[in-house]
Amino acid sequence: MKDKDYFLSKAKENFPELKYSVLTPDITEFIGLNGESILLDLGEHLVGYFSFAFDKLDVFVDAPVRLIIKFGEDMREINDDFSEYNGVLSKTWLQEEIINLDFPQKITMPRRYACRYIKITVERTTRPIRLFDFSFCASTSADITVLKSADTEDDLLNKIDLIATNTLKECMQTFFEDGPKRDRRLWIGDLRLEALTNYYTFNNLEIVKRCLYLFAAGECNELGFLPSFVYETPYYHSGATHIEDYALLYVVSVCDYFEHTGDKEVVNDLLGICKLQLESFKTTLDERLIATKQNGWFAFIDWCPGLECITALQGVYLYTLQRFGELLKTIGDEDYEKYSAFISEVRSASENYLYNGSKGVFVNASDNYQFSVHSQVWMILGGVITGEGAKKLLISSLDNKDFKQPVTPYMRHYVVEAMLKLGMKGEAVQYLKKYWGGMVELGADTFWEAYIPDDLDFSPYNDRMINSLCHAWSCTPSYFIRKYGL
Ligand code: RAM
Repeated sequence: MKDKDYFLSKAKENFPELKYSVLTPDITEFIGLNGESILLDLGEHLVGYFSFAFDKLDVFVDAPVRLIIKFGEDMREINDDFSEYNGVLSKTWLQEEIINLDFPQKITMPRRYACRYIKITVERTTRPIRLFDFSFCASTSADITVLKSADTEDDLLNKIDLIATNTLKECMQTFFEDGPKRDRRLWIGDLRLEALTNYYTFNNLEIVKRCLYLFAAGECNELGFLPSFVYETPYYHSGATHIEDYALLYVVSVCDYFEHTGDKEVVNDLLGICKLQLESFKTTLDERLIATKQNGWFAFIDWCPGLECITALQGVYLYTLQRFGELLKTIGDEDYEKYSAFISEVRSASENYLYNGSKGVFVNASDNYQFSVHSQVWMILGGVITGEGAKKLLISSLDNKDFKQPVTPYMRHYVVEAMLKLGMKGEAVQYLKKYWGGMVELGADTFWEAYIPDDLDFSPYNDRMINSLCHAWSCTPSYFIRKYGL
C-alpha cells in the first residue's frame, strides 16, 4: 500500500482552483449612533469575506467605536439571541463578532463566513459614525459556467434543483466541506453525496480525487477503519472518530468515482484501503454474520434520536460489498469471487436474524425490537429484500408513527435511492418534492443539515442556532433530478 506522504502529495496535486467574485449589497452607506443597526442583504447565500469602511462624520470620534457584526444564513438566525445558546457544540461557531475600531479605516473581517444577511449594530460610540463601502468577496471551487439547467418541466423540481446546486457550490471550497458555517471539514458521508451530485452538475474531478486521497492519508483505528473526518487546516490531521458506515461509504465513493471516470490509476492507489475497510468490518461480525456494536460512536446512519443502528449498518455493509464486488469484477481483480460469494451468505443471515416474520418488518435485533425506516431502507439497498415485498414494506414504514423516521436530508437521500432502486419513480418524486419542497416553502436559499417538517426547532446538538443551513449532504435532489430525468 502507498504511504501517507504519497497520498498527501496526490491530494496536493489535485488542489482545486478557488474562484472569487465580489458582491456589493444595495445599501451603500449607514450613519448611526449607539444601538442603531443596519441589515445588509446579499440577495443570495454566499461563502466568503466581508469588508467595509468606517469613518467619522465631521466631528472627531474620541474613543474607540464598538460594532457587533452578525452573519446569518437566514433571517431567523439574525433574529436569534446568541446569548441564549445552549447547544453541545462550541458557541464559537455562531457567526457574531464584536470589534473595536480606533480610527477611520477599511476593514476586512478575518474569518470566512457563510451568510445571506449581515447585521451591523453600533454598540458604543461617542459620536455618530459612518459605515460604507460594503462588499463581500465570495469563494467557491465550483465553476458555475459549466452548470447546465436541469431538464425538468416541473417548477418545484426546478426550484429544488437550483437551491441544491447552490448548496453544493457553497460547500465546494478547497475540499468538499460538510457545511461552510460549521464544521467546515471533510466527512466521508457528506463527501459521498457531494461527489455524486458534483458528477451531474459541476463535474469537478480534481476536488473528488483530492478528497479521496485526503482520507487515504488518514490514520485508521485499531480495527482498520478510516477516520470519519479529516482537517485540512491549519495542518492535515485525522479526526478522532471512526464511524463504520462512513468507513464503508468511503469504499462506495471510490466505486462511484470509478463508475463515473473509469480512472484505474486512482482506483489502484486506493484499492488496498478499500479492501481493508471491508476486511475490518468482517472482523466485527458475530458468528451469525450480523454486525455488532463496538465501543464509542461506531455508527451514524442518521441524527434520529434513539435510533438503533445495527440493521441499517448491516445494510450499508451489504450495499458496499455489492458495489465493491462489481468494481473488482470490472477491473479483473482476483478477489472478486471471494467478495461475491460472501454477499449471499450475509444476505441470508440478515434475512434469518433481522427480519421479524410475524410483524413483516426488519427490526433491530441487537437489543430491543425497534422499527425504523432506516432499517427497511438499508435492507432494501443491501438487497436483502426486493420486488413487490420491498415496495410494500417501504411504503408502510414511511410517515408511520410506529417507525422512526429520518431527520436529515442525508438519510432521506437513501430513502429516495431505495425507491428508485425498486422502480418507484413516481413515489420518489413525490417524496423528494414534499421534503425538500418543504424547505423551499420556508424560504431556504440553501438546504439544511437537519429538517423535521413538524419540528422546526429540531437540532442534533440541542440548540437549533448551531444547525448548518447550507449543508452539503442535502444537495442530492440535483443528482436524482439529473441522473434519473425526474
Ligand atoms: C455532523 C457533520 C457532518 C456529518 C457528521 C456525522 O457533525 O456536520 O455533516 O457527517 O455530523
